Amino acid sequence: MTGLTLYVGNKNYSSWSMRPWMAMTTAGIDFEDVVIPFDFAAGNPEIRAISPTGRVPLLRHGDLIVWESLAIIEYVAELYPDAGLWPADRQARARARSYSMEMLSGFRALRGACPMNVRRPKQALDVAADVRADIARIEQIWKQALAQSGGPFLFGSFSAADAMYAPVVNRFDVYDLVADPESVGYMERVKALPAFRKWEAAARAEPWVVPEDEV
Ligand SMILES: N[C@@H](CCC(=O)N[C@@H](CS)C(=O)NCC(=O)O)C(=O)O
Repeated sequence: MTGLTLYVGNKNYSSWSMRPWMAMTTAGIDFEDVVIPFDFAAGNPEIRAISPTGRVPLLRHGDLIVWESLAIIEYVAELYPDAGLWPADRQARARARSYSMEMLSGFRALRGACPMNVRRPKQALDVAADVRADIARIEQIWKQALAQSGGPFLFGSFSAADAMYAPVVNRFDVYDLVADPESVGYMERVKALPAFRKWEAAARAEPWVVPEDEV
C-alpha cells in the first residue's frame, strides 16, 4: 500500500474527482479510493470536515492533504516520476499543462449546461452559442495534440492531459455534441480504457440522484 487515499465525490457526477482518479488508476498507482457523496442542497459535512474548500477531490498522504484536481495530479507525478503522468518531452509537457489549465479554468458554458452524468442515456441536447464555442475549442485542442503526437492519446501514450479531458468525453457522448470522426475516435479510445470502464461501472451502481445535474 502506498499510503495514498483519494477522496472523491459521486462517480456519476463528480467530474473533478474523475480526473486525478483516472490519472492515478491508468498510471497503475495504488491508492485507497473513498467516495463521499455530495448533496447540492445541504452540502456534505463529511466533505467539509476533511477539505479546506468543502470540495472533493482531496488526496491524503500521511499528514499531508492536497486539494484541487490538478494539484493532486502534480503531487502524484512528483511522487512517481516514472509513471509517465506528464509527457517526457519538456515542450510537450508545457503544452499538456497549458491544455490542462484551460480545462481547469475555462469551458464554463459547457460545464454549466452539460454536467457530467455518466449513466445518462444518450440524447441530443440543443446548446447555446457559448457552449458551441467551448466545444469547438476543445475539438481544436484534441485535433492539434493528436496531429502533433500521432496519438492514440493527446500526447501519444495516456497522460494527465487525457485525464483532465476524460469528463468531457462523457459530456460529448451523452449529450451527443460532436460528430467529427477524429473526435469520436479519440472518445472511443478513452472510453475503452479499463480505468474509464471501472469508473463508469461504479457510477452506474450508485444510488444517489442529484436533480440539478440531470439535464
Ligand atoms: N477546482 C476544484 C473543483 C472541485 C469541485 O468543484 N468539486 C465538487 C464536485 S465535482 C464538490 O466537491 N462539490 C461539493 C458540493 O457541492 O457539496 C478541483 O479542480 O478540484
